[in-house]
Amino acid sequence: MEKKSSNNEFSLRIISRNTNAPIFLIISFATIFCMIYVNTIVSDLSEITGLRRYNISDLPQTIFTVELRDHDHHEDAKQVLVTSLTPTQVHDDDDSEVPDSLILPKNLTTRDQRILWFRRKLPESELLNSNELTREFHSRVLEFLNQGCGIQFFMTWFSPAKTFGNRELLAMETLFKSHPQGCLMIISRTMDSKRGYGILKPVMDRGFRVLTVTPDIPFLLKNTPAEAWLNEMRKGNKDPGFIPFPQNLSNLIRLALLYKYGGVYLDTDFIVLKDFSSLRNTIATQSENSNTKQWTRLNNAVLIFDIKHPLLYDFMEEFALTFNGNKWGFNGPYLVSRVVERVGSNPGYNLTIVPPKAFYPANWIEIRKFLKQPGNETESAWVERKVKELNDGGTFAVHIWNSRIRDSKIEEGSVLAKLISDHCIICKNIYT
Ligand SMILES: *[C@@H]1O[C@H](CO)[C@@H](O)[C@H](O)[C@H]1NC(C)=O
Ligand SMILES: *[C@@H]1O[C@H](CO)[C@@H](O)[C@H](O)[C@H]1NC(C)=O
Ligand SMILES: *[C@@H]1O[C@H](CO)[C@@H](O)[C@H](O)[C@H]1NC(C)=O
Ligand SMILES: CC(=O)N[C@H]1CO[C@H](CO)[C@@H](O)[C@@H]1O
Ligand SMILES: CC(=O)N[C@H]1CO[C@H](CO)[C@@H](O)[C@@H]1O
Repeated sequence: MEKKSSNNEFSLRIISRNTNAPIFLIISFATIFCMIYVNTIVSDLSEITGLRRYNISDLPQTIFTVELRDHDHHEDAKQVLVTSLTPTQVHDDDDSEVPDSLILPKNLTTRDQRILWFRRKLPESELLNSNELTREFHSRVLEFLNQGCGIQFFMTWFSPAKTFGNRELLAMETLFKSHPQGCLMIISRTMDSKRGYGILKPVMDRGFRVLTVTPDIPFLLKNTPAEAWLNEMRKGNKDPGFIPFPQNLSNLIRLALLYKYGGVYLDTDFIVLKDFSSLRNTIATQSENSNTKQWTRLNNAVLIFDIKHPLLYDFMEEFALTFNGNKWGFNGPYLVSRVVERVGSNPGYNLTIVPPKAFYPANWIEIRKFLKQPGNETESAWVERKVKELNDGGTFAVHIWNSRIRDSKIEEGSVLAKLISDHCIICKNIYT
């Protein structure tokens, strides 16, 4: 029972509904952790992180305001915590789908219309603003990373939680199959919710370490070359372009995350086949000249960088200087290609550029073949060869270009189906 009640406390959403109450203190997760678990040893860390905010069954309609006067004396604080729980109103962001509101209406075609619309819309959107949840961002990340992660991964999710589907979940499973000691942070306001927790629970329940965390974007960009860019955006001085702004922000946020914390950024549409720990300061080639083997395009769907790596700084600088929300890919894959072409050979950067087979063994046209069930023996043999080649060769992960194949089924017996079956953990809904 001890454990149950402490988990209850864990699921509290620490939010003051009454902003006039000065006694309310924002306290770090680390502190709560100490207070609550001071006498309660719980070994399953994923359970702790998973239950940190939401326990669906326990807190159906209630949140609590926690009032603390002293969080240095753990025993006292624990008592305060236990005795001063005050049920208040629900703060339920289960279905927060705010990013949608920043998607430009189709009828706004000129630059001036877009700027005007964006200037009006941005303040209403929570995307760039600070609140109780965003202010906890850094301490939640540090607390999570403090567990001693084998390798730290970041993903971003700027779409509604309900669109985090089977393929994303399978991608996550393959990540953990190859990196059981890894820690994955899903940087997302929408997934940092009851609904998001519900989606990820099957993976968390198996002991894998996942944190969904609402980003503090101004904090992430602070003291980076993109800080001024963000301020211009917020003032409404810049054209957001017609490409969904939140998605394009992802191109920038991944850079800022790695700059601040180091680790691996991975898009949510990779099937991971192997451990990445041999890779350092690495960017992957998407396409190369077949004769010279020189890369022709790099991609930012996977980035592996040490903390404060100067190339990340260069990427952010380029983003801020050349942001163009009207050109697909301009701030993402094209950007990293442009910058690496310019400074990548700088000897101090120790940059490793891996060939296409490492992460992009198929382009977005070839990937369609990976979805298909073999129709005859020749095709079956091809599938077998391909799967073996990918599993045994120098492929770390397969980018499946999900935005291009979202509507196509992964057929039974196909290359992708076989790869996923080989590398999944829960393995539900592969053929969808
Ligand atoms: C675009 O459409 C919205 C309604 O969907 C309308 O309120 C707005 O005035 C339109 N703007 C322009 C510039 O046509
Ligand atoms: C590159 O490697 C050298 C030698 O190991 C090291 O001194 C230097 O700090 C590295 N540079 C970066 C940007 O990591
Ligand atoms: C197998 O199917 C493919 C595609 O339908 C076809 O091009 C190929 O000729 C077939 N091979 C055999 C041996 O039937
Ligand atoms: C402490 C506690 O009651 N935890 C529960 C949280 O919710 C899950 C189901 O969603 C239960 O399995 C846990 O026991
Ligand atoms: C201009 C730009 O970089 N656009 C990107 C916006 O985000 C989508 C989805 O991530 C990318 O495909 C575009 O390339």
